[in-house]
Formats: sequence, structure tokens, C-alpha cells
Amino acid sequence: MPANLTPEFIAARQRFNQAKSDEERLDALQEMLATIPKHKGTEKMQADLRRRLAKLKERTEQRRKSGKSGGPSYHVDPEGAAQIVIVGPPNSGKSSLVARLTNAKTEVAPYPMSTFWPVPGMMHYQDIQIQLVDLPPITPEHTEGWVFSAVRTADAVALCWNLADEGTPQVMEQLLDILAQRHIRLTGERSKDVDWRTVQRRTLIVATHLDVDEHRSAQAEEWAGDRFPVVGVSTDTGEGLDDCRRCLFELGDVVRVYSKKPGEEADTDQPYTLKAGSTVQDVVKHIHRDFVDKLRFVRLWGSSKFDGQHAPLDHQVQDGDIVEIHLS
Ligand SMILES: Nc1nc2c(ncn2[C@@H]2O[C@H](COP(=O)(O)OP(=O)(O)OP(=O)(O)O)[C@@H](O)[C@H]2O)c(=O)[nH]1
Ligand SMILES: [Mg+2]
Repeated sequence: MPANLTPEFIAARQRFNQAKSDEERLDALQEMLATIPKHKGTEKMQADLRRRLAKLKERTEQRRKSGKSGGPSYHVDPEGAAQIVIVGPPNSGKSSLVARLTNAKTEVAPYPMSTFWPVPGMMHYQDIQIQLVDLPPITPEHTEGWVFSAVRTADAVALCWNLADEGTPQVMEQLLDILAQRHIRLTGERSKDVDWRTVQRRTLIVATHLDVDEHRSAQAEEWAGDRFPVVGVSTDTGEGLDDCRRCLFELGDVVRVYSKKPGEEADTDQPYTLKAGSTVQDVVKHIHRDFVDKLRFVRLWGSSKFDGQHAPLDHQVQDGDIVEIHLS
């Protein structure tokens, strides 16, 4: 069967061949894997790409661990309930946001292009933590390949909109185009109407500089329409930051489930966090792989008026549910 390689795949392969660093190679390989037509005729090529990708990842990881990279690592190991990358044009307040919401020491500066590598920090939200990753800006002039890899591998995106700059709507259109060229689509809600090469990332617009130009929030809201949710913040006065934390938690698309032993109170110290849409069976598996085989039934408190009744294994759990697992 002919492979029928697409122009996008061929362009990515060319980028791979011309890449000067492992980070660029990694990004090009990921793009090749995303754009290779998925059919029997390309199965061997797909397997080969996966093998190369795994090797390259291992090599960069080893280099990072041994500290021989000669520079910072561009890969951020995911931690916490979800990983959200902070994306935006230069000087839009990305680093300020991460600095205000987490413990990270990231460079904030009154001039553009001040962030060069990813800086992760953990944001507390009630009883869980969400990882925020500060990134360099995305511009038409120059954005390194690894930045796109970071967006692809994250769970979701916070897109910084600078309310103090009236040119932001045009800059944002440009930014969405740059990402689309790399087959990344930012979206409020995941859509089925997207071609198989494209990766979708749920996105929240964080409108910064609320203290400088509050009335321009309307411009951001109008631009976003029903495409994206918007939250306004000032990293200077702190206005809107609590709302922003809640919106970022919702963006992370996780549910917290608590467990309890029969006859005891629920353990509310340490929730299990799972992807939204997970079922009772997923929870059981998550708590312990072996539990599924030994499972007799699960009692559930919380969602859909469950109040200790037996829950069907395919029932979708909600944030805050409590499970009591009975094994044979
Ligand atoms: N008044 C006010 N200033 C802000 C706000 N957010 C960011 N700034 C200022 O805007 C400038 C740029 O902020 P950064 O956080 O460095 O922006 P950035 O998007 O990380 O910039 P690059 O990494 O260069 O792309 C700094 O002088 C910040 O103090 C805000 O909400 N209100
Ligand atoms: Mg920055």
C-alpha cells in the first residue's frame, strides 16, 4: 500500500533533518508522528518513529539528569493533578501570573522576551496542587520548537491577554495561526470536528493588567465570544486571582474522589485526582490495580443523589464524591 505522505509530514521530516538540537529533533519527530497517515501501509514507519522518539526522549532525559546538557532542560516532568502551560505574546504578563499563583521564581521584566526556558511552579487549589509552566512568548519572528512540544504535552493552556495593549486582538489571531501551523488548536471545549493531525488543548484566556485598563475586558470577552472562557486579573493588585485559581482548576478537567473505610469517616486529607469523565471502575483501578479483580461492590456518596447506595461500575464520578470499596 502506498504511504501517501502528506506535505505536512514531509515538511516535518525536513525540519527533523535540519534540526541542530535534540529539542528541535524531538518537536519535529512529534510532528511527524502526528501527521503521518494512519493506515496499514505506514505501520512500520509509525513504529520506527515511535522507537526514535522514545530513544531521543531517553537521551535528553539522561543528559538532563547527569547535568551535562550545558544549559537548562526544556522538558518539565508533570506533577500534581494537571499541567497547565502559560502561553501568550511577549510582555503579556505570563511570568507575573506564575509568580503570583505559585512558589516559582520566574523572571518578570518590563521589557519583552524576558523568559527563555520553561519555569514550573505548583499552584495550591483547596486540597490539591496544579502545575503551571511559564513559557517564553510565541511570536511570528521566532519561537523555538520545544515551546510547541510543551503545549502539545500539557493538559491545558492559559492564554495571557494584555488588556493594556489595544493591539491584542490582532496579536492573538496571529498566535492562534502560528499554533495552527503546528497542528495545535486552542479551544474552549473539545470539538469532534477537527482533523486527525491536530492536537486540541482546552484553553482559558487570562486577561492581565485589569488595574490598567479594566474597560478593555469587554474587548477580550467579545473576541473570545463562545470560543473561550475569560477571567480578568491584575497581578499588580491581586484582583481576580482567586477567580483565576478556580478557573484554572476547572480548566484542568479533573475530579477529586475521597475514599472511606466501612464504618469510618472519609479520608478528606488526600483526594485521588482523576480525569473528568472517569467512572467508578476507573477509581477502583486508580486506587489499586488488583482491586478490580477482587471487587464485590462500591458504595458511593455525593453525585447524582447517591447516598451510600451501590454504584454501577460505569457511573461517572463527580468532583467531591466519596467511595467505599468492598473486596472479596
Ligand atoms: N500593572 C500591571 N502590570 C503587570 C501586570 N501583569 C504584568 N505586568 C507587568 O508587565 C511587564 C511584563 O510582565 P511579565 O510577566 O514579565 O510578562 P511576560 O509575558 O512573562 O513577558 P515575556 O516573558 O518577555 O514574554 C512587567 O513589568 C510586569 O510587572 C498586571 O496585571 N498589572
Ligand atoms: Mg516571561
